[in-house]
Parts: sequence; C-alpha cells; structure tokens
Amino acid sequence: MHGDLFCRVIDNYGDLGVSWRLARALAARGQTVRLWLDDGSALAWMAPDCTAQGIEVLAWDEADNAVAVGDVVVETFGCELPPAFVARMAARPTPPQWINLEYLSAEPYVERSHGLASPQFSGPGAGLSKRFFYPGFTPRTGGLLREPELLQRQQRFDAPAWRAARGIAPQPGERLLSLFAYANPALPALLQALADTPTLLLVCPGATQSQIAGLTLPPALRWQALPYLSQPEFDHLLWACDLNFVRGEDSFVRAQWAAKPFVWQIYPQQDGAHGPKLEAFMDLWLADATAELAAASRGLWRAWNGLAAWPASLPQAEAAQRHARSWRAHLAMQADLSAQLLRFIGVSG
Ligand code: TRH
Repeated sequence: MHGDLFCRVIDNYGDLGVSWRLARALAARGQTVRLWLDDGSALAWMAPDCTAQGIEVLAWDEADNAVAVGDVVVETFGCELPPAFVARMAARPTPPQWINLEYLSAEPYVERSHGLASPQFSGPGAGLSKRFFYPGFTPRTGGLLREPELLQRQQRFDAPAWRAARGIAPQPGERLLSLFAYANPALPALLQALADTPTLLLVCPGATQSQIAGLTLPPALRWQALPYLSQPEFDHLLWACDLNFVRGEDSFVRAQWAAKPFVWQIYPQQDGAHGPKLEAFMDLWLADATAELAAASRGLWRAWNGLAAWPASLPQAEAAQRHARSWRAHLAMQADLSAQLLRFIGVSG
C-alpha cells in the first residue's frame, strides 16, 4: 500500500505527534508512507531521526504539484486536503480510499460514527467517498496507536539508568512527577496538594516552566526543567516517573501505555465541550476502580481542569498504580489503531 497522510498543525504538538506516530506505525507494517505537513518544524526534536524511518516528509504546498496519488489518503482531524490533490484522487482510475482520522474521545457518538461514509457530491472530489475513522477505547472504535513491541520494550526499560543518563537524580524516597501542561491557574493549588510528600517535578518545555519559575514551592518540592525530548524519549520519561501529568491527545494515550498513575489536562474548548469529554473518559477508565479511587481521581482531574474545587486528598498511590496496570492490560487486548486501519481499508499489515 502507498499511503498519503496529510496533517495541518492547528496549535501545539498533538496534530503532528499523532500523524508522525501513525506514519511510523504504517511504515513499520511495511507500507510506503508520504507525510504532508504544513509545518513540520517540531519534528526536529520530536523525531530527530525522521529521515531514517522510511517515511517521506513533504511540504503541504508541494501536494499541488502533479504527484501520483497513493492507494489510501488519510486526512487527519478534518484538515481539508488541497483541492488540486483531491481532483487527482477523483481522476485516478481506481479511486484511493479516503479516510478522515478523527480526534480521540470516549464519548458514545464515537462508536456510532466510526466507519461512516460521507459521499462527496460536489467540488473536486465529487464521486469519491470519505470514511470516518475514530480512535477509541472500546472494540467498536478504531483503537489506539501502539507499536507492536511496546510492552516488551517497557519490560526491558532500566529507569535508574535512564534517569542517570538524563541528569535526573531523585533523592531517596522522593516521588518523581512529570508535568506536561497548558498554562494552568490551578498550578499553585497542585503544588500545595503535593506538599506532604517529597517530590521532584520534571517540567516539560512551555508555559508551565515560566509559570513554576515564578512560584515559591513548598519545602518538600523541587523542580527541574526538561528540554524537548524525542517521542521515544518522552515515553521513557513517562515510564521513569511515579506520576505523570499529560495533556491533549497523544501524551494522554502514551501515559495510559506507560501504566503509571496519571492526570489528564484536556484541551480546553471555548464552548465547554471538553467537560463532557473528560467525564466520558473518566466513566470508562474508572468503571472497575474502587469507589474510593474513583472519587479521588475524579476530584483531582476535575480540579486540575478548572472544573471543580480542589479536593481534600489525592488518590492513594498504590491503588492508582494497580489501576493503571489493569487499565493498560485491558487496552492491550484491543488491536492497535494502525492494524485496525489497514484492516478497515482491506490491506493485511
Ligand atoms: O501539544 P498538545 O496539547 O497537542 C494537541 C494540540 O493542541 C491539538 O491541536 C489538539 O487538538 C490536541 O492536543 C487534542 O498535546 P499532545 O496531543 O499530547 O501532543 C504532544 C506531542 O508532543 C506528543 O506526540 C508527545 C510529544 N512530545 C515529545 O515528543 N517530546 C516532548 O518533550 C514533549 C513535551 C512532547
């Protein structure tokens, strides 16, 4: 299969992060992939070895030129393909499979919408049909991106050696916490809530580093600024910590594969749509948790997302750790997204 993946960077890094990961997953399954980007600048740190991965990375505008169209065209997150490219798709003797990869959500509409077709009646793509592919957490969705050897790599991972190589030196008994977040007014309250346990916060680049630099930390807390890491190294960070704060879409998924307790800062939407989206995920994720863990997790997640007052206590660490492992085991029973996508378009991976 020859695939064309299109990605427009709307903001931050998730659009590119997901698209790059999908491109890699398809290439690893033996498919030829071209990745068309309007802004690939973040690949310099996210995937510094990108030229060695067998993926052709191309500038969006070059898609206007008369390149041959692949067997499958993936439009990520409704990014609206270049009209000239769509016209060539329609002119191909066998039309390509046209897939729109949607955003991840645990809301019920996902199961209803996954796989639906949208025939094109007008415009350069008239006569073609686009199909919606929804990632998700349940068997009636397209699943989650997961490279086949992920769990084995995690088993072989040497966290102390990784930390030492990165200059991360927690003191004995110190909790290690990663913090990847949008600017968040709840940060001072979080620091107070963490204050009863010695903690080293590893803070990812972005607004949080300048925010935390302006705060006085409680005596039990220390923080360290991290540089941008490559995607594989970002995974290692999540595996090496006791508690991970993640955001958006891709780091949120990686935190689940890391099987460490985590807190999700959802991408905030003007119309408040992020509230029900957050609740839908918590409903699914906590369905089998004890009532105590579920209540404490909901309290912390809502507070971190500015949707409720700060809770009296944090989730109990061992219970949260047990739950994170069983959730990963549950998710790992699903076929991963790239395998499901290939099956969806009739290709054996
Ligand atoms: O950056 P994000 O917030 O991205 C997105 C976008 O805002 C997008 O528009 C929105 O729709 C979506 O969220 C929901 O968070 P995300 O999705 O976690 O993407 C971050 C990517 O950056 C992810 O692939 C991990 C990667 N990353 C690294 O590789 N190294 C790093 O050091 C860091 C901090 C992140």
